[in-house]
Amino acid sequence: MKKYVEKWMTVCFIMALILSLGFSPVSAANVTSNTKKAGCVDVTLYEHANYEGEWRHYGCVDSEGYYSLGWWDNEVSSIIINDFNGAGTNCIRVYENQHYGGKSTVFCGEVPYVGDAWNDDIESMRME
Ligand SMILES: [Ca+2]
Ligand SMILES: [Ca+2]
Repeated sequence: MKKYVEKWMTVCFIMALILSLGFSPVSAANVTSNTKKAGCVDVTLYEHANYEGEWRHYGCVDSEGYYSLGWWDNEVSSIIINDFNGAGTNCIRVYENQHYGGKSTVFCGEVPYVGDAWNDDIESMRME
């Protein structure tokens, strides 16, 4: 009988070990880092087409991005995106609403005009 109990104790211990490894904070952190892309892009937003009017520079837009452009919401008409930080991309995804809401599209590199569908409509952005 004692041997039987010891066997069960061993099985329970191994099960607990497997479960604790499977749900450890380390594996959760790995999942998070897989969804967040490394690096960031250099973005300049312009009030008017052809890089005219007021402008605002964002030196490091990462994959978590900017949930709001603040005063710049619904103002942007042209964009320049550079891979100055070694991210391996020069693209951003922009959204029509704050907090990455509504429709979205991707712009890359030099964009002298965002187009009628997006002019004065962008409110949030993140690296693509
Ligand atoms: Ca504008
Ligand atoms: Ca908008």
